[in-house]
Amino acid sequence: MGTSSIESTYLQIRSMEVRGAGRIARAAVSALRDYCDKGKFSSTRDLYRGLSAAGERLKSARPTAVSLPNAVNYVLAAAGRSEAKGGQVREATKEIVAACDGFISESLKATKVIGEYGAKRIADGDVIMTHCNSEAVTAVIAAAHGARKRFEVIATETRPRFQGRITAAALAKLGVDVTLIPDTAVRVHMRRVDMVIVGADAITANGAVVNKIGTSQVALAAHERKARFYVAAETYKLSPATMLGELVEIEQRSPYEVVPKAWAKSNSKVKVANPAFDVTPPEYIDLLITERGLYPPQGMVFLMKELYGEARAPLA
Ligand code: RUB
Repeated sequence: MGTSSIESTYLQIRSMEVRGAGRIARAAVSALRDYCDKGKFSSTRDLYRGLSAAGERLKSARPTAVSLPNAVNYVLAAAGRSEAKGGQVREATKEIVAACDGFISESLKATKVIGEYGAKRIADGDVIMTHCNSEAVTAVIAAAHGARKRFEVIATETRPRFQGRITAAALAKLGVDVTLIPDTAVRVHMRRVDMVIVGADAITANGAVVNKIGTSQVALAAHERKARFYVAAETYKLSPATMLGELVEIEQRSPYEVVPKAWAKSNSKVKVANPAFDVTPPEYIDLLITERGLYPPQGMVFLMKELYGEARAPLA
């Protein structure tokens, strides 16, 4: 039972049935919780080893969202502490399950707090542009709407997977005035935009943000028009490994998300590239809205050191 939940979660993340950095992190933790709760382990060492292998499998589902390894490492750190105590498996299981529940509830709380902080930055009459679909961004817009602010949202459709439709549909359902545009129309619409707000899959030590492909083009257009550019992200999207020189891997997805198979077959000399994420440099970012407060990109390295230490396991 436990292993099957790891495998099905792996497949859900890989196929993007579960997507978005926050959801991916919670799904992984929830699968590890089940694995731990329902598995049979002979010792705390055996439990740790099992969780570690399950964690590696989950981490390999998608490479870019750092929330995934951070979430897995959080659970492993809890398992490591239980193992070090040398107690019974039953006791260790209880502790690890509690840590998993804690991660999931803190994650949901963090998104809500980001919504409240970010909403303060939205004023009546603002035109806001967003790209892709981010729970953290939706939380900001929903909180501003809940505070009865009157503003307009422009959502890019976000090719090739059209996550912008999810954003537009969700905002319209809340009663927000939202317009869906093709990605190619970003610069045309930027004329009217006061602020852009996007989510993040990873934030690096120099304050750069890795997010859905096209984000950096939106940032460039915002920079040209002097529209504010905000990133809403929970701190488990910080990548402490980037303090040690590590690069964030950009996921390359199937060409058939870009063109139909039949077209690819009849145009076999055409190469199709489908990178899923890009990097927005810190100079295009005004502020990052986290559950710990609002920071300029230059503050990210200090926040990373405060939360993760120099070389500690993330969130441990
Ligand atoms: C989703 C995406 C989102 C971030 C943040 O990409 O780029 O902006 O993951 O989302 P994909 P959230 O659809 O490829 O997973 O704020 O929900 O964590």
